[in-house]
Amino acid sequence: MAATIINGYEIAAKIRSRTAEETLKLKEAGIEPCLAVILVGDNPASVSYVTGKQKALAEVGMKDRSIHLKEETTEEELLELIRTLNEDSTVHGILVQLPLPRHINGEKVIMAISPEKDVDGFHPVNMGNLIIGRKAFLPCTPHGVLVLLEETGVETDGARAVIVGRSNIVGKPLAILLTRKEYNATVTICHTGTKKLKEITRQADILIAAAGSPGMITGDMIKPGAAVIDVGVNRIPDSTKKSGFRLTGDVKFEEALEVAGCITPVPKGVGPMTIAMLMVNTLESALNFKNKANRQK
Ligand code: NAP
Ligand code: L37
Repeated sequence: MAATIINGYEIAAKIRSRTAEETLKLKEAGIEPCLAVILVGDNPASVSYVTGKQKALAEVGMKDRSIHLKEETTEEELLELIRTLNEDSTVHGILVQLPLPRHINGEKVIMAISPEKDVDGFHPVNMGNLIIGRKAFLPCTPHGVLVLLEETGVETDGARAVIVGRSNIVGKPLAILLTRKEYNATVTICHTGTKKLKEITRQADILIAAAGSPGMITGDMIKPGAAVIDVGVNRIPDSTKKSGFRLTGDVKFEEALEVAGCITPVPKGVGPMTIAMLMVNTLESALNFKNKANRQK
């Protein structure tokens, strides 16, 4: 039997709609949730993702303070902008879209964002809190994956999860979150140094592909009935498309469909969830600021 296709697009729309209701309440209480998305340069994929984030902000009724800087922007100019936004009490979230141009040190930039406004959850303070199980902004993509699993009714307790990819923005935080008691999965992280990858992925009840390597997960690497989450978003040149490319995941979708129990497609899988969770984090940040202001009264 073919796998169930997990509709990330629909689940993300539901989350945005709930966030819109909460945003309205907050606005009635006098606080307008506001996010500043900073994009440096014109990387086509980044432009597309940032546009998606801005569309979502408009849809949920939040204020959009996004800033598009030119490729030649210096590191100091970017740091100065972040300092200004840190000080601006009407801004609740700051997100710098990665990757940054080569002449800018991404780590330095992330460190400059106030942890209270770091809705991406990339600042070491948020990462550290995440690891020790304290309250923190959860990175949007891992958070989105967890919500997809929950919404699909995939049991994580006692499950064997295998994650292919160990990046700071996806694989690593997702592995930590899935090992939390509330999810209780047993997690294996794979990377380019992993030997006999297929033997490991075949043991996964939950297989998460976050490698950025188109179609690297083939049908024979999947345990029958497994939940397969494809985080990869890869642009493949395609002259039959108006855009000149098509999007594909890290999983050979047609092959996987025959083996998996459920699977996310690309597009309309994890991607829209990443953006929806960004709206959730921005709302949470605005609520935190409101609560803090009330305590100071
Ligand atoms: P990244 O920083 O490039 O990291 C990729 C990871 O995968 C690395 O740990 C790498 O191993 C590992 N890897 C690559 N090829 C492999 C292979 N053949 N076998 C085993 N491991 C392999 O990537 P990222 O930022 O996490 O992104 C991963 C993918 O997710 C990309 O396609 C990206 O576009 C996509 N993404 C999607 C969303 C979304 O919202 N859907 C969000 C973020 C990223 P090493 O560490 O050994 O190099
Ligand atoms: N939070 N996310 C955050 N910060 C960053 O610095 N790079 C980065 C990041 N990654 C990111 O934004 N990824 C991402 C990937 C895919 C989508 C959105 C965000 C997405 O919407 N994908 C759509 C297709 C979009 C398209 O047509 O290009 C999808 O359906 O998968």
